Amino acid sequence: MLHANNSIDPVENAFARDVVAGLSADVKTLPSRWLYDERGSALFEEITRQDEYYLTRAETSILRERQSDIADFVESRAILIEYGAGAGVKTELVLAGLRDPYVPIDIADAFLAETSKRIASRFPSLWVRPIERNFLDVFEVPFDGSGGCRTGFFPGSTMGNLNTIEAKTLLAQMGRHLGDDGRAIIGVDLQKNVDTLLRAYDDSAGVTAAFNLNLLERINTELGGDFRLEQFEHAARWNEIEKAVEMHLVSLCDQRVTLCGRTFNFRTSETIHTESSRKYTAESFERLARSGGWRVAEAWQDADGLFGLFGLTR
Ligand code: AVJ
Repeated sequence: MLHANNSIDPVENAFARDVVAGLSADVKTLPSRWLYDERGSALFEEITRQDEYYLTRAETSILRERQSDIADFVESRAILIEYGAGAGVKTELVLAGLRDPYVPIDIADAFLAETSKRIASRFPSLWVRPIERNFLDVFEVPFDGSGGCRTGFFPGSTMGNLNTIEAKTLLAQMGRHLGDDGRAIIGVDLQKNVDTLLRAYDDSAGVTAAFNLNLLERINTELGGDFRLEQFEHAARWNEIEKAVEMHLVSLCDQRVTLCGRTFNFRTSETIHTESSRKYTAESFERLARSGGWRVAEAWQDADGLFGLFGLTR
């Protein structure tokens, strides 16, 4: 809704609300989910093709090389519930071992429609039942009468973007959705030398930098902001306590920015923290899974031990 001063109302608009709150805090931060507008999603796709960003290739290679083990683990169950749709070929590799229906859950309806269409055309007899929700909200997955066991699929290291409380809450919700005999397959990035990790989030072609800076562009376009993009710089930093790679936007000078009728001051070197990507070990992931009511039954890795895919039971 537009105010008299032509700014977006932070009470009505969730993006405006998050931006105003995040930039008003002592330590400035913005939720990473706002990185994925149309341009952001396209830039992320491009990131997955950079040499330095090994995650997608490593996870896909596990799904290919261990396809029959994974099919054994899901035991031709019915109902694949995918948290955060849009995993593309990864989903197709798991779906090969499953029966109806496929239930992708995603907040972005465009993504969801595209995924549903693609899967439906690859698997013509598969029943696709998309749910347009933020998977962190509390909601039910309607029972559809097929009576089969359920499998959850949460690939892509998206789990890594959640803090401990969010991750536990989602695991507990997955437990409710999937039931006592449910199973889940979750992909997370593994801890490794910090140089490799940081390079993955600061590729030499500058695609990750463009992805991060696009958030400021988005604020300018959608919230009438006046960020000067050339006065901010992308940085990837390792947080040893959180075991996470963080993306930041670093202010290159003392400056002020106006949006939604408010002014925000930035000191030289002050940053906006835009994303954390947590990295796990087999042990730390196992602890997390337990805290959310799950047991690790299977652990698969790629040949280089970069990425982990975990098969969970209750
Ligand atoms: C899609 C959220 C898993 O954290 O590695 C890629 C997003 N951010 N480069 C990740 C991302 C910077 C990615 N996830």
